[in-house]
Amino acid sequence: MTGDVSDWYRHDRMPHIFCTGCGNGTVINCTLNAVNEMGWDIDNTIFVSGIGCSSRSPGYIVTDSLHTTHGRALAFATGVKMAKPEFNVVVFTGDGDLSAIGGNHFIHACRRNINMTVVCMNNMIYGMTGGQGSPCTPVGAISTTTPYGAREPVFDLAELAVAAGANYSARWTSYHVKELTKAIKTGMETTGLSFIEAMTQCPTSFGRRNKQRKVTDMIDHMRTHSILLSKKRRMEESGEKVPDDLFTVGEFVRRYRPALGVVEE
Ligand SMILES: Cc1ncc(C[n+]2csc(CCOP(=O)(O)OP(=O)(O)O)c2C)c(N)n1
Ligand code: SF4
Repeated sequence: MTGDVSDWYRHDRMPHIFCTGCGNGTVINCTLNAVNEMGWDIDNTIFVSGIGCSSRSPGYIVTDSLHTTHGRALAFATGVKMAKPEFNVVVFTGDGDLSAIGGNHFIHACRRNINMTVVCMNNMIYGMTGGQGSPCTPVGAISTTTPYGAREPVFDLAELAVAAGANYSARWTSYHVKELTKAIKTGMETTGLSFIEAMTQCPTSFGRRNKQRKVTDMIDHMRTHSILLSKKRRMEESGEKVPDDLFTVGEFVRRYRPALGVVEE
């Protein structure tokens, strides 16, 4: 039997700092719905984050939490999990936090396959500091550090988690709220490191520079430019060309390799 998801919110911290139309609130809501469906106990659940708009999320949640230094959320979360394996540990991170300064922690947390859930809000930009490019800024996208369009290839975070050893990896968007909630819950049910990438809209730092000024433009873009992984694989097998501007969503891996930080029965 699950309680009310609003029990998980720290109501005295509202209103939140997110800009109007930011996708982060949707991802927090999906995560808390998944936590609530898991029937987890508030006193045994810990949220950890680094630095960034997305990393402010634990501040709105009623459990104990750690708001740590930029890129280090997974290192702190590893310490919590190893010291207190009976606790449910959930990490909120941004694409910059996770894949730039925290890149090494990310691959090694996946390699160690630590029993925790990592939710990355990938808005394809450094949101909090005004819109610098991140390792997830799409080729051609305008940011303050790529005024003529980004040229570097992007990290595919969900694929990176698979290659590095995580037991669960999935990607959805803030448009796909049901699928995203289900993926986060499945990740929580899967022992080992669960990585869920949530593509989100950042109208302030990304959208207004990239011809997606309206929030609805950004959400519509995620709806029309996402392709199910299974469909993409079918198209590739049949030799059909997959358009370059599509990104994959769905479950990338679910497996049962040995994990660290598991409570011995
Ligand atoms: C060591 C260090 N480097 C840089 C910063 C500045 N900084 C704070 S937030 C941030 C970007 C965060 O981007 P991302 O992780 O993508 O999160 P978002 O704000 O987009 O949710 C940066 C560079 C910092 N606080 N500490
Ligand atoms: S800058 Fe972007 S990510 Fe940060 S709160 Fe505003 S919309 Fe959200």
